[in-house]
Amino acid sequence: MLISIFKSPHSYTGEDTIEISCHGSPYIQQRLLQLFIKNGARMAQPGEYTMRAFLNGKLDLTQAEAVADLIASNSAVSHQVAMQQMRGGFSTKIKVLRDNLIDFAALIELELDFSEEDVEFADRSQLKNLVLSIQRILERLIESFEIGNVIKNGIPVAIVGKPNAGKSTLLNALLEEERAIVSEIPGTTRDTIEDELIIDGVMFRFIDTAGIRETVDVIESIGVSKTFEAIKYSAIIIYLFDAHELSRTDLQIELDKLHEHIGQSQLLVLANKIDKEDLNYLKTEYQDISNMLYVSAREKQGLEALKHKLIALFDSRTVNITETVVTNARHADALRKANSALYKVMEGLNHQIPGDLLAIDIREALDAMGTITGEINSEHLLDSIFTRFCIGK
Ligand SMILES: Nc1nc2c(ncn2[C@@H]2O[C@H](COP(=O)(O)OP(=O)(O)OP(=O)(O)O)[C@@H](O)[C@H]2O)c(=O)[nH]1
Ligand SMILES: [Mg+2]
Repeated sequence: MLISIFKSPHSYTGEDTIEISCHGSPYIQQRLLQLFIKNGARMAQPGEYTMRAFLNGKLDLTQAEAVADLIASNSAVSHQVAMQQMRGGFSTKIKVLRDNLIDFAALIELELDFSEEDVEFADRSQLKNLVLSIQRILERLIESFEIGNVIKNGIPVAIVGKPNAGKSTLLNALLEEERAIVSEIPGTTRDTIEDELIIDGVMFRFIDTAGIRETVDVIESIGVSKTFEAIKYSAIIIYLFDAHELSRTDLQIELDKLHEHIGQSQLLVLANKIDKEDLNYLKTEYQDISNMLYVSAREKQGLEALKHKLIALFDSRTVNITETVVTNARHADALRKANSALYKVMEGLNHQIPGDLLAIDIREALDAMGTITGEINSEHLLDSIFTRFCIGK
């Protein structure tokens, strides 16, 4: 047994700490734990170490949250984003903006003390400029959450098409497991089936869907409406069709119908079952369709090209990961609140409202920004953050 001693403040929590390294046997570990508990020690709460580190000023709140993200990260990119947050870039940015705003808030509050004399310490046009530049940065951060969220939870990719096109076969081929039922009966898949796959360090979440067709079957039609929902929330849509069955004209009709639903998402068109067709013939037939790929889901042909294409689409959509990316829903929420408070400040400035009213809106923005780094915290907030940790962290 080896005992390492960390003297305050040079430990993870900032307190005096000892760490015991012992034999890996669970039995010995249990005996040691029991011995300590009998002598007055207690088990740590989930996240207690990191919470103490935060309370002792070793980490700010975003850094502490990044610890949880780091433990949970399952792809190279989400690891990279969590590491970056832990280094504190994001919170430094927010702190600087907030400090600038605090200076103005102080000046405006000072005016209130001299309200009889009608003086203006805080230069309104300077304040306007500051609010505008803070808003620009906040908006960029809020936008980054869209991609941040996707990095954390996987980029949603819906596989859609007519019944029997081979969507479930494609899902299985990509995952390399028999995840979804495949059969020659049209209408086999009736519910959406999701699974994750990491390609080149990026996590994708593939969603196999019920084949799109008019149907009187109640359950199948619920499945089809779920398909349209999946189309709505996916960043990438794979339209898969049976190259042996669907004519060029019918494909165009299907694609035109689909375009009404896909909005901002990227569309990839996949000709499937190329094992039954002449590839050169297909390539001339479909040469004018953009983002077109040729695969055989069953024979596992063309899957590497598909993976490359997915990574390429991800790269073109995303920012450089070295930029700050917000991945945490709580932060995104606080940023939105701060931003809308700043809109009110801006409106107030445009209508030349009195300083005391302006001060209220500025305070609201400051509070929202403060909750991100933990300068403003409530017990409730801390509890909800740290209980999501695992014990011992
Ligand atoms: N020859 C050939 N057959 C394929 C290929 N991919 C799928 N199939 C066959 O096509 C049939 C339908 O496949 P599924 O994967 O169930 O099709 P689906 O699009 O999920 O169909 P629904 O769930 O009914 O909407 C099965 O018999 C598959 O074996 C392929 O690349 N080549
Ligand atoms: Mg299916």
